[in-house]
Amino acid sequence: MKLYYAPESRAVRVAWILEELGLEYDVHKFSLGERSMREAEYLALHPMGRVPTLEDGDIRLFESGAIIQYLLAKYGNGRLVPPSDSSDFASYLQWFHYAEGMIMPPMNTLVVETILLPSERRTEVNVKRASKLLNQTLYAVNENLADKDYLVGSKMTAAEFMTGHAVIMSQRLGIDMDDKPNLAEYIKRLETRGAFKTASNK
Ligand SMILES: N[C@@H](CCC(=O)N[C@@H](CS)C(=O)NCC(=O)O)C(=O)O
Repeated sequence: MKLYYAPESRAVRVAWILEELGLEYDVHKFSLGERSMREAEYLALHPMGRVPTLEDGDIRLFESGAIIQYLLAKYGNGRLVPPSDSSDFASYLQWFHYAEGMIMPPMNTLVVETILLPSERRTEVNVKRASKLLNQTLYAVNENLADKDYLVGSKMTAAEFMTGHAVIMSQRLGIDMDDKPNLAEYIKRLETRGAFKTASNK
């Protein structure tokens, strides 16, 4: 397998599950914003020139959530997913999709407005609105973690690769976790996993 990867990106989600499942893979490493991500050779693999992309034999796949679901279905042997007839399954799906559906849209705006745009094109009102919304999405995760160590219960699931990673990225972007103590603990729990550390340092 080959993973198109950049540090501090959603590609870490895929490296993380590959590490947790103990799968072998090669890495093509980009830096975010690198010009070759938008050149024809890579655009043939990912039409938006983004990461992650995974190649597995003849299969080529982009979208971090789809890649994770593919890896679970093909190589997971039931690991990291609650059984579909268990009461946890619905909650698992919800928190798996919450990352791209709710957390990442305001985070994307914040990245654009505080990092990518030149200062004269940044808009304070957009920053305020995106920060408020991002915080709201995170309060909901904080609340959910009031009585458990992981999003769905006492055991880690693949929802951590998505929403757990999005929570970690929020903190790295400067979102204050003092008013979200369950998230602060959760982040430590995830960041100390060997598989997460290896995935983050490709
Ligand atoms: N929904 C996509 C988002 C992919 C995406 O936007 N990746 C970002 C990194 S986190 C990227 O490649 N940005 C580089 C760029 O826009 O040039 C996924 O989950 O895979």
